[in-house]
Amino acid sequence: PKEIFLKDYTKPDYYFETVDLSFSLGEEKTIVSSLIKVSPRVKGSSAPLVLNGHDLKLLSVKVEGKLLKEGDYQLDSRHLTLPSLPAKESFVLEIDTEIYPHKNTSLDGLYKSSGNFCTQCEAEGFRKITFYQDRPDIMAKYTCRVEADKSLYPVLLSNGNLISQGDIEGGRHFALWEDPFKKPCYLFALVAGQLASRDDTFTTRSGREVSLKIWTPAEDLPKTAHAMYSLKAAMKWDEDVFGLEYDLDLFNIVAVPDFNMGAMENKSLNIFNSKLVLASPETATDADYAAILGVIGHEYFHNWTGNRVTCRDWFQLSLKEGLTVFRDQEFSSDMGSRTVKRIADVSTLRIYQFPEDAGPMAHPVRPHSYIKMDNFYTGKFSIYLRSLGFLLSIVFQSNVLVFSFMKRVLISISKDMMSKLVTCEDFFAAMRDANNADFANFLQWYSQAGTPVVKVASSYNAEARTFSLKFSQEIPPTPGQPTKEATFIPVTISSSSTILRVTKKEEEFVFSDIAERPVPSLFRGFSAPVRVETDLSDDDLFFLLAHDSDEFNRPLVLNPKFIQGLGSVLSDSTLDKEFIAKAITLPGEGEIMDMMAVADPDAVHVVRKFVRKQLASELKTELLKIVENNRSIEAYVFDHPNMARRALKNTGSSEYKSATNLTDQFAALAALSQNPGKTRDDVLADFYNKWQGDYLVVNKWFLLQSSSDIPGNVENIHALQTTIIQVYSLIGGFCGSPVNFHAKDGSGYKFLGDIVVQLDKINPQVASRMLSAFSRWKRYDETRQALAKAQLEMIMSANGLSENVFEIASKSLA
Ligand code: BAL
Ligand code: ZN
Repeated sequence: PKEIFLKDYTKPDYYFETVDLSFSLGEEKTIVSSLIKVSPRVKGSSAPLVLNGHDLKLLSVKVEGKLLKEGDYQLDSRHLTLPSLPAKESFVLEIDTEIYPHKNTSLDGLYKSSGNFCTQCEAEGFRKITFYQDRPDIMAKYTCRVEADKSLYPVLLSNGNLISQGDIEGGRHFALWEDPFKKPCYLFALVAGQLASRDDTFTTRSGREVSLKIWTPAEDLPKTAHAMYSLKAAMKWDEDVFGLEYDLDLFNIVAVPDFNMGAMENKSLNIFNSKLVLASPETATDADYAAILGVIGHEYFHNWTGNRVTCRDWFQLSLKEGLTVFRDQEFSSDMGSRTVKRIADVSTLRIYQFPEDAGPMAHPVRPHSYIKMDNFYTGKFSIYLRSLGFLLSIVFQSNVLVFSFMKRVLISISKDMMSKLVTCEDFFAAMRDANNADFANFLQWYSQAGTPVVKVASSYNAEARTFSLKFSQEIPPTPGQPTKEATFIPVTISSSSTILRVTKKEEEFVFSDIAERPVPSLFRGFSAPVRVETDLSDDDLFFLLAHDSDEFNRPLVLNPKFIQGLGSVLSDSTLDKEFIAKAITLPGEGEIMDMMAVADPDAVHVVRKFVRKQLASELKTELLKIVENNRSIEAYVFDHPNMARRALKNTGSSEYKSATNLTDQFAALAALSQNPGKTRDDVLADFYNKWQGDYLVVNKWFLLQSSSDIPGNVENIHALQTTIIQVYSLIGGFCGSPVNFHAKDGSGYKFLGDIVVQLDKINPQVASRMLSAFSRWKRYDETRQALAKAQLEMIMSANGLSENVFEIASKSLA
């Protein structure tokens, strides 16, 4: 497999101006014809044109209408190379290929899901559709003609506007679509199938009436109301907050059961994993409703940040993803609780990002190289962007101003750079110039991997009435980067609204005229993505738990006073109920293990269980009261007060039978599924019997069981193995439950090793994502290390390994 380096980036030798695609969809094969207007970057260029192509059967190539013979081009398993081309300002290239979507289980390119055709082209799936320069800096205007059997595929969709449609002979029909905006091929989409739509409209603030359609199988339409609500809310929010309006007359969302990612932002034709579209009170939890809101928003927001303003190359991925995640986090915060959203986002960072940063796949926000881009989809950049917001508040001394300022800058970036190819430097230059800000060494975050460890020592001098904070920062070595430079870390503190700019390896800040020793609340709101080690005592921390006005910074420590403190948090009616629920929920085992020098899954499991039990018994009276006061009485409503009430009630309840919505019922089921015995077996069977016809609910049922801590769970999982759709729930859930995955007999590791090898033959992207559970094997004790290493070696020795799995396995072993 070939490694691709950022330093090797060169502009393409040829640009594509227009691309006219034609698909003749069939059961056995699909014919794809493309007609491309090509222009050399340099006039009279004699450079060869190298096209990417994977799993394609080439039927014909024509240049300026002339059929090329074998020998006029070179073809290998990944490329079609045209060595001699007309020395003209532009010429026409026509290519016909044959592909087999029904056999495409990689869900990358054109494939079939539940009988319907659909596409996924990011990052490099378009090369599985036709020969093309499959890279983001090839921006072209597309038309797409789709032709298929009319009774099997009554709905034919692609990007942009519908230009014409009609019947053709043999019971077939066609639709011709035209996208007026230039786009890279990763945003191309096509859908054909038996689908019905929920229709609505949105009028933009400048008066454009946009037709909105959410497509699913007809029987699922009632479950799309929340998705439509989310879409309209996102469209309104982007206008109100960022001043960005939708730029076409039609916006389509299609929900499909088989999808590698959560969703995809194809221009005007977003394709979603059904679980992020379909919801009803009986079949989806509050967490599902919230995820749908956030992801519908995310994909919609990409229309500007990603689609109109496009990354130059895949190394700049964090630019479009980070900016868009930042925007969806802001959207969800505005729609719900800002603090709770922030705690949840940081928790995600700690669970996924910090471990990745400390493992073999550690990479800076902008990676230096990749083998398969699919392995680099992480949400890292948004957190850095937020730190930048904190930095900007140096100028403005107020977060509110900062966010409104950032919005203004982002609007100007969107307008200035629209339909342009952008790098991270362009983005920072725009932010800096608009702001006159000094970002000092902030860009180190973009080139250095690893999570900085910041140590803080405080001292108070009563005589001099001074208080000092000494910071030291250390970024651990990561693969290929043994030593690191200091980076720019904004530190928010309580004693004043100041933000300290820590830019050196060691730095001291002295505050004068301080009457008594303060207890500083540092990194309020998580102002930088770092690990913090302070010299605060337990008493100091307890003081903060009780008094810190920054809810984010109220820490969890086990201390006799802690139970008492939580008791008062539980009964504090002035606090947001969702925040209380978060505050009394212990961090997950993975998050705790990440803080240990040698991760010990058994110890973490035992201690966490003990603390939970102790809290439950000591706080029984308060918890029972909470359950009584927060029961669901009225019909399910998804809004913040109701969601917060349910979240709080479910921290203390286990009422499976009386539940009137899935949020309550699932919370009870989750608790029951941790206790082996007849009650567990009965409720699981009851739940399955009721929902066996709904694969999304059945998925949850799988997840509950696969993530259960019950002893020897690997045996149960073996018995449960089913279809590819359930793989995420089944394997992902199992590997996310440390006590069984890391079982000391190696049974969990063997299970994953075997499944990765099998899965890689079917779907490399999913296989490599599952394999990532092994990537931190060096964090465990020697016995576990040896067992995990043996599995990684077994995987490396498998025949026909995909590039996706090769990259993760080989880097893990290095
Ligand atoms: N671009 C891939 C899916 C997403 O992040 O929106
Ligand atoms: Zn995205």
